[in-house]
Amino acid sequence: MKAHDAMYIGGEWRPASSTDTIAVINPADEQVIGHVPAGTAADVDAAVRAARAALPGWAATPPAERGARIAALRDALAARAEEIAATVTAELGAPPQLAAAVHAGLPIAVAGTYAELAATHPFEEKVGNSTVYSEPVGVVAAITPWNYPLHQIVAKVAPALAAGCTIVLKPAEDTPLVAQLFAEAVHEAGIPAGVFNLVTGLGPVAGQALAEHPDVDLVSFTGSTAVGRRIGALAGGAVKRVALELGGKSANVILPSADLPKAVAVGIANVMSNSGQTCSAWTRMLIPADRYEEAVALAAAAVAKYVPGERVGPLVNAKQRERVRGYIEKGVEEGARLVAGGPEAPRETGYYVSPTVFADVTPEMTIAQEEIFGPVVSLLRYEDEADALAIANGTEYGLAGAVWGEPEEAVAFARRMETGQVDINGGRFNPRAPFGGYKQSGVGRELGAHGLSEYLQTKSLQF
Ligand code: TXE
Repeated sequence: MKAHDAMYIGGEWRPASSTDTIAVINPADEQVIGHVPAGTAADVDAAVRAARAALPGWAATPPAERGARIAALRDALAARAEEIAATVTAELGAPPQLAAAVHAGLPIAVAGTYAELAATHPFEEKVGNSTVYSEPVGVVAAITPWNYPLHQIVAKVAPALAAGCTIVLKPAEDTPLVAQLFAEAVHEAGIPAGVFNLVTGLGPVAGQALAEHPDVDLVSFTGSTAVGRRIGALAGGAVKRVALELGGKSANVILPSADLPKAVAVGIANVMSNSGQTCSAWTRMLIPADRYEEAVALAAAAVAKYVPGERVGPLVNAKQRERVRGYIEKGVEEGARLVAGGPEAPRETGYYVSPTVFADVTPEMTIAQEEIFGPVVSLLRYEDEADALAIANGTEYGLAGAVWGEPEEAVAFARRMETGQVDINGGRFNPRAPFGGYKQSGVGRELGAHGLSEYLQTKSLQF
């Protein structure tokens, strides 16, 4: 794998301030595949200064021209699609098909939506005797996780560019290589020097320095709730804007009128995808009590198709594997019934976890409350709709979910769920639909016009 031993700052690859590096490891075979510089507060400061210097020029660039640059970025990413997929397979362990379709395909699609939105968004509107201008918030700090490494970057950088903001990105330390590829694409797209800057480094060092930097106007963070709370507190204290996309514990609600075999099969596939490392994963399946054992049998049969090393990749690192195994042990200890998988490693090498299904899970169990972030599904039974709603809404999270059943009933149920996005009878991913959380799942929305508005502030002139 190609790795730059430099930071992309001010439109060029600059040597880092320190010689410390971070090893990038392939989680499928535990081999080191490259090294990237471990950025320091000095690198962060240089990047923020470059972004600040580029801000007036980029903010004054006509939105249609910004859109044209984003379209060029989308094309530069599309030209690298195979390299992107191979890089995500190497540093995250994603199976090749998933890497091509989702890890490369999705961010290219999202970049395309912002090329369009930049050109069509009403940045200037008449409201009675006023003209309301949407102006860029300013310098954006983007701190991203490793689970969908390029998508998480594009979901922040593309709307920020469309809005006229300039950016400093600190990607996750586990997956920095695809971030470097992204910087190459930005350069090739002719986005002016300093508009986008990349600092690789550790969260508590480079990430913290960026979140605390006084000359950053907005911090957009996706990651753990624990770090998100800290970043939110810092931003609040400094009176700066913040967007937080945090954990989830989404419910997959199967109503009595649902097609049960389909709902169970798609529900299992949803959690197994990306080895369960998806914040919106439907990790709690809610099943009517009188069809419970039927659903358990269907789930056990469905999960058998997900073979580690084939359709299911490893987890990103040893720490995540141990965390997920710990949750599986906790599920057993608290009395849930294992119907598939368990804490034993399915392969000798690589950070694999067995696809796991638990039955007899009750709503207060740890595995039904906390985000596991692995291929683990909990099957819960409910008595009636009120019970299902109480269970669905009974966690601190509210990021996503699913409802299966007669369409009108399903929509009525979804409207009462405390969550930001619900798929009805399987749904279909829409890169323009807002994505983000209720409750402890976060603040703000990503994607589409809602995602763009996070990076804008308004000014009104009265006449
Ligand atoms: O997250 P971290 P981790 C959840 C998921 C997972 C858990 C832990 O439950 O099991 O979080 O994952 C940067 N100041 N999600 O430990 O540490 C870090 O470098 C500033 C949900 O990997 O939050 C990385 O770039 N930045 C999730 C980013 O934060 C800091 C995706 C995320 O890492 C920092 C990932 C600090 N003090 C994990 N400390 C989702 N919502 O999709 C770390 N970082």
